[in-house]
Amino acid sequence: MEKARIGVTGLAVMGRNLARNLARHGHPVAVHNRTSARTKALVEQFGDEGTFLPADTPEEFVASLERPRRLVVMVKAGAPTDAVIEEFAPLLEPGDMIVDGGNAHFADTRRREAALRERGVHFVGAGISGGEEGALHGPSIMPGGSAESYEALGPLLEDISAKVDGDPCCAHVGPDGAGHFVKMVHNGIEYSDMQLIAESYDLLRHAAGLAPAEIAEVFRTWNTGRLESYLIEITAEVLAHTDAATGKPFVDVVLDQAEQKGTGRWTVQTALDLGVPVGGIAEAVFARSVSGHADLRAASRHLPGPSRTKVAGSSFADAVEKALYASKIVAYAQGFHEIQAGSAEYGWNIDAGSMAAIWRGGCIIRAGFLDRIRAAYAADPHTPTLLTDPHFTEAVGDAQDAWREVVATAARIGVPAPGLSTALAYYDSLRADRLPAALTQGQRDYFGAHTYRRTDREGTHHTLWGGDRTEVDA
Ligand code: NBP
Repeated sequence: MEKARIGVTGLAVMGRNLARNLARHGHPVAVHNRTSARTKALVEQFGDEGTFLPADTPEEFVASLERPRRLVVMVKAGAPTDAVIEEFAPLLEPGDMIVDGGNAHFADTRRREAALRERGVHFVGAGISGGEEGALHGPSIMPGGSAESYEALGPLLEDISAKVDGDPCCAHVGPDGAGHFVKMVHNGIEYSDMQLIAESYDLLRHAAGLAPAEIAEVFRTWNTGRLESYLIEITAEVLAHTDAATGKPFVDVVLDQAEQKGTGRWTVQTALDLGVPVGGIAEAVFARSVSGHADLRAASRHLPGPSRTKVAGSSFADAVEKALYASKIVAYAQGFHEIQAGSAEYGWNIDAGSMAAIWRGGCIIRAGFLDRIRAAYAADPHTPTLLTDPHFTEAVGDAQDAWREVVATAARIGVPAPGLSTALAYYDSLRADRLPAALTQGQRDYFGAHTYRRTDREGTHHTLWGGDRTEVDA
């Protein structure tokens, strides 16, 4: 009986498309789903796309896989993933591999990897980005797990991933939870990117007085330049769309309350634990949160604001482009800082440049811009921040006057721009000779004897604030 090279269990939209992608690439694929109607539907609808080996039971499914077995789990993240692992692990043998392609938290992946390692089974937490279209036509894949498991899985995953200039958008990220960690940060950056675009739209609308269709044209133009990306492209499409029922711009009939599934929040929570400043991502998560507080917003609508004035002049759109580009650099700099901090904390040895390379295609943040990031890490793999890469330093330097003007305009006319503003504040914090953190340290020492270090000599010190204010060594 023909064996399958790989199997997919969990055949909702993602699993089904991933299985089809594998089959279309000539890999015989075993397919299984808790509710077997999905398995049947897949084979009935798409059976002619390749070799599918449908299985009704976990035992049948596992028996149809060649060894070492490669088993991809594409079920709802959380308890369902644990349930599926519990069900399948006893049927596996040492050397077999379970790949979790769902959006798991990296800490869960670490736990699952350690537990399965005890049984000799490789557990690979693989971040997969690109949504259902990506899963079918080529996603960006971020597999973690052991190097040994990547030897057996890598060629298959690279085969079905997106390609940019012939290079697969898939690379081994690092051990245990590294893949899901990088996918999490990818999503955090995606939040930030989307928020910056949304603020740019809002400013073009309310400060420059442009209509959505006109702004769509601005975004189309931007998409031919350095901002070229999937997100800018779809922004133009959404803004150009007219609601069929009302004839109004689509963006004007959509309820302005953004939702989230949690990976942005995880990125910020993890950054807080690691002590990494990711203000751009945090503001993006909070902006969605603010938008969703309908009662709070309704109660606050009468709060006084400035008398709104539009900013005349066609050059404003150019200024917004500069502010957006500079802020985007900051967003990615913050995200990559988090990846490097996570890598150091967990001993993953992640190649940051390679992550930029595999995000160039297949995923939601795909953009020509990522080639620049790859080049920056190629020039200096240990750069503390992308902002000091000569290309980015120059780009932000050139943009900064316009960036400041845009942020000032937003403040002046009362259009919220938390993403653009926090990015600028981060930039100015990094370039400051002295930060007011010195005063913060003084306050902490005053009220809590938390001590401080001095600029002019070693050691830890405390001032006797309640006494004669002499300084003592702590
Ligand atoms: P869903 O996240 O909607 O999950 C549905 C699948 O989980 C079905 O196959 C369902 O089986 C199965 N399942 C559940 Br729910 N509980 C189960 C259990 N206890 N035992 C066995 N199977 C169980 O599917 P999806 O949208 O295709 O996403 C799959 C994964 O990929 C998720 O982790 C998601 O976060 C991730 N992801 C999704 C996207 C996207 O764009 N949708 C993008 C990237 C990653 P049933 O048919 O029997 O109910």
